[in-house]
Amino acid sequence: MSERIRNSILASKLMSAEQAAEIIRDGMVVGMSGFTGAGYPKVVPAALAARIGEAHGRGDRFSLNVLTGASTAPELDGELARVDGIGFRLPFNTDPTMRAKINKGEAEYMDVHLGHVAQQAWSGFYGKMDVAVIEVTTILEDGRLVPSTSIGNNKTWLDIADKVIIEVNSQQPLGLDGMHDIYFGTALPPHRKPILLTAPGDRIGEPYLRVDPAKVVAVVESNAPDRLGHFTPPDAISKKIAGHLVEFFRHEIRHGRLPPDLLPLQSGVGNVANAVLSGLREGGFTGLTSFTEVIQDGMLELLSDDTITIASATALSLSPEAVQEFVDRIDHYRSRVLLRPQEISNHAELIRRLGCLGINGMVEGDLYGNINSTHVAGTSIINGIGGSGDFARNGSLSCFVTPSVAKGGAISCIVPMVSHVDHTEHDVAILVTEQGLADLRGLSPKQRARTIIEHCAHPDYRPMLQDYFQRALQDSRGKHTPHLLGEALSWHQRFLETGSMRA
Ligand code: 0RQ
Repeated sequence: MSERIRNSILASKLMSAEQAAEIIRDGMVVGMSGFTGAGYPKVVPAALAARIGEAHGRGDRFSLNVLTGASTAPELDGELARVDGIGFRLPFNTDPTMRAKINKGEAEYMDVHLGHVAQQAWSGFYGKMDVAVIEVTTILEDGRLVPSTSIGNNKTWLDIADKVIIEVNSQQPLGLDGMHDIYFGTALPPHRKPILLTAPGDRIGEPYLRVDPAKVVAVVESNAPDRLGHFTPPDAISKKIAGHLVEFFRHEIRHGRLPPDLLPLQSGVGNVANAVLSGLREGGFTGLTSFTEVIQDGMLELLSDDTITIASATALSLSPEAVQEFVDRIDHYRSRVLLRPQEISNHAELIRRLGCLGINGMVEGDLYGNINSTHVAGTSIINGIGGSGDFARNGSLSCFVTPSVAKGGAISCIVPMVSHVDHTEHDVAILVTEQGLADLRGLSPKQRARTIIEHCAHPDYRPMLQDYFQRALQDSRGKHTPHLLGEALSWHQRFLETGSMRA
């Protein structure tokens, strides 16, 4: 293991996870590594959870503000949430235990555009960061750190935290060395300079994270893999959605609005977005590029045979089988994968310059193209907006994908009015369900409504949507975005009362 801790000053700070966890006290703001289940600390959070559990057993208060890059895993969010150790969580969560605490009102959650987190942290919006707990692959002789499978906000946490705990994980492949590009040039206004990245594969920084050794209070060894789930193999519905998008991209190429190798792809989390990527490969595209946040299995498949030639992201979020493929051919992937801080992977300036094609999953969309990516029936959060807003607002084409119905048909994913808005109609160009694709570019609200009902709604709900829209056209006071305000959310209310949106 010592071959992974090569700096003598930092090696002298080696201790157990339990000793390191003693450094963290009630009320602290703690920044942890981790992005979509990759590169999170594996042993300090569990030791911390044990401490918190004991403190609560004694009747003592012990609650933390936990900030990460994005979602983590049961060992972090799950363990800490189970003992009520997280009072405030930011910026993205997919853990079921944590989600339950949030939705019961037992923990506060701030769901933020992932590209905004670093600047908001620097600006002090989240309070002073007391401790950072960061997983790395190796500590180099000169004290710089080889990051692990995600970078997320690690650079920012290492900069702003008073104290740093480093977890060196011997399960993370040494071959990750050289796959990262850490940019150190960001600043707050009015001192910002252009970021000189003009292609997804450009290197603009250094492969290693820097840390002030004086701030490092503990180095802890771990030896555990990222705990990532399996993706559902693309089903008939996802394949249809992918087929509609592929056909649309071909149409855009024919009309000269997209080049044959498309524009850099961004693909969101979730099974549908993952399936769309597989669809692109079957669609015969080659020489594609990606400027995204997360490399999931679908993207790795495309990188394996050079359907995608370069992918820039902030995390590798792979199933166990895909991890094996990645490790077996790490030299192949090292020249095709670049991991960056999330303030760069999700940077508005870069996404706009590159003209990314954003493809994100959604919970529901409404007649006018407003999108809810996060909430069930307006009040319970599923995951969070993540980076979808960074790409939807700033990319050149923002596509949202979903099956037309959820919960066996009890829910229509096209509704009169969304119960929560994450992406406004102004940020949504293309809406796709297995029923078809609505191209909303250049359309007024009423034109958008007709297109969405015709192309995206499920046949079971299409007549209900047509009926609502016709009556809204007639009775709405304003005729620009017609609505029946007393009825607009009645579908959700009916679902809550009867278990189905069907009339
Ligand atoms: O729940 O598993 O309990 O049945 O939502 O739905 O259809 O499996 O879709 O896995 O693609 O996830 C929006 C959640 C879609 C995801 C969302 C229920 C459905 C199921 C999942 P069950 P599917 P996906 C970059 C981008 C926001 C973050 C983002 C997401 C579950 O894409 O979190 O885009 N996006 N980040 O049954 C009630 C509806 C529903 C519904 C689906 N209308 N009402 N429940 N479901 N539609 C990455 C990062 O930012 C890190």
